[in-house]
This record gives sequence, C-alpha cells and structure tokens, in this order.
Amino acid sequence: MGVGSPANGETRSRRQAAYLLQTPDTFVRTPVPEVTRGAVIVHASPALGAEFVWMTVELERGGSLTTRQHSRFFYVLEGEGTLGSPEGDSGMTVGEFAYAPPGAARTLTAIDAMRCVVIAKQYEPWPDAGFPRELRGRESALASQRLEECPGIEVRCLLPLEPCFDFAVNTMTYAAGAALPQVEIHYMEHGLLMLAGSGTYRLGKDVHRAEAGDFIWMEAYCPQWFQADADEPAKYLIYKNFNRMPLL
Ligand code: UGY
Ligand code: MN
Repeated sequence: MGVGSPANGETRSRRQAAYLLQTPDTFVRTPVPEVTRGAVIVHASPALGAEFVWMTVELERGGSLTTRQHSRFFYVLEGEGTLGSPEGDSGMTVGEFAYAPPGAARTLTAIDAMRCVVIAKQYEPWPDAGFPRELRGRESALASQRLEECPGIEVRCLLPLEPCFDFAVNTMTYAAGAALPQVEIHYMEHGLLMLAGSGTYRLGKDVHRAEAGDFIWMEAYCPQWFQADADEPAKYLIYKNFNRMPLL
C-alpha cells in the first residue's frame, strides 16, 4: 500500500470526461528510458485527452532526464540540479524555471534529490514570428499583475506574450478567501499543480477540495472556478495553450 493510501480504496481523485483531479495518493511512478536514477509521474498526456504532457520527474542525487523533442518547460519543486545544453550547464533550484525550444537537447541532472515539473507541447509555428528562444528565470523575481483588477489574486506570467510562444505558464496566488471573479469557460485547456494552500475548485458541475500537491487537468470549455480557503493564501502553477487562433 502506498504512503497515505486509505485501506478502503477511498480517494479524492476523480476522473471525469472533462477533467482529472489527481491527488498525491494516486500518483504512480514509472520508469522511462530518458530518465536515469529516477522516475516520472505522468499527470496529463494524449492518453487522457490532453494536447500536451505534464509530468513530475523525481530524481535521486546524480539522476538525470534527457529530452530533445517538442518545447519543454521546467519548474523546480524541490531540491537542486543543473540544466545542461551544448552551450553549458546552469544551476536550477526551487522556484526557478526554464523553457527549451523544440529540438534542443537538454539534460536535467540532480545535484540533490529533486522534483521538477516538465511540461512538453508540440510546437505550433507562426509565420514570421521567429523561433522561440531559450529562457530561464526565477518565479519570485517576476513582477505580478492583478487579475482583471481583482483584489486578492496575483498572476505571474513565466513566458512572455510574444508571437513565437504558443503556450502560457503562470502562477496564480490567491489571498485567503479570494476567488476567481467569474466562472471561466474557454477554448484553452489547463494543467494545474497546487503549490501551496487549499481551496474549492468547481470543475464542470462538481465541486472539489483542492490541496497543495494536487494536480488538475481541465479540458477545453470545462467550466472552472476557484476560491482559496478563508484562513490561508493559496497558489498554483497553471498551463494553457495560448496565443494561437484555433484552426477553422
Ligand atoms: O488563465 C486562466 O485561464 C485562469 N484564470 N484559469 C484558472 O485559474 N482556472
Ligand atoms: Mn482558465
């Protein structure tokens, strides 16, 4: 029995047609040839209906992940490592992120046992936009914006809004009790990892608790709304396909 798994088979996880709520007690670690001394938890993939992949890679000290295909986005959750490219290695620690353009080989190596979000998406080029460049940053160093003048919600956009980028990864920080100003229904799909705090997530017609460590996938047009618990701020990391007109 996995740590935290109740004996009676109960879980807060839910798989519905329009969304997945995946709580840590249901995470399954698997080997992949791209990883040495570690494993991946694949949260969202085409097998689910998602048009992107969201995994958590867990590496022992000295373990590594090497990938080349598709755009990849890395966000360190725990521990420390280096992200290596033919141009050299650079250190990555908690709260730091990187974007690797499609086709560029990158190796993430753990200096200390580490956990890192890896998001991969098939790149959709845009004529004359140029090829996306490598990016690195620290989430806490980015300026935050208010969500449509909504007090209590701060958004940090980790990727720039430029025509060469075809997805967004943001953090959303909610003051205690703060809520999205509307139920959203939109053409973008989401992957989402609760980084801190907890609250209530409305997904379709269901209402769920969402707690730090939970992963959520929402398909396009899934009605969605979040409110942080009244006694504590909440924060999540969220992906969406963005900045491309859907094909007619
Ligand atoms: O960017 C978004 O669509 C975001 N406001 N959605 C969400 O938090 N569920
Ligand atoms: Mn949304």
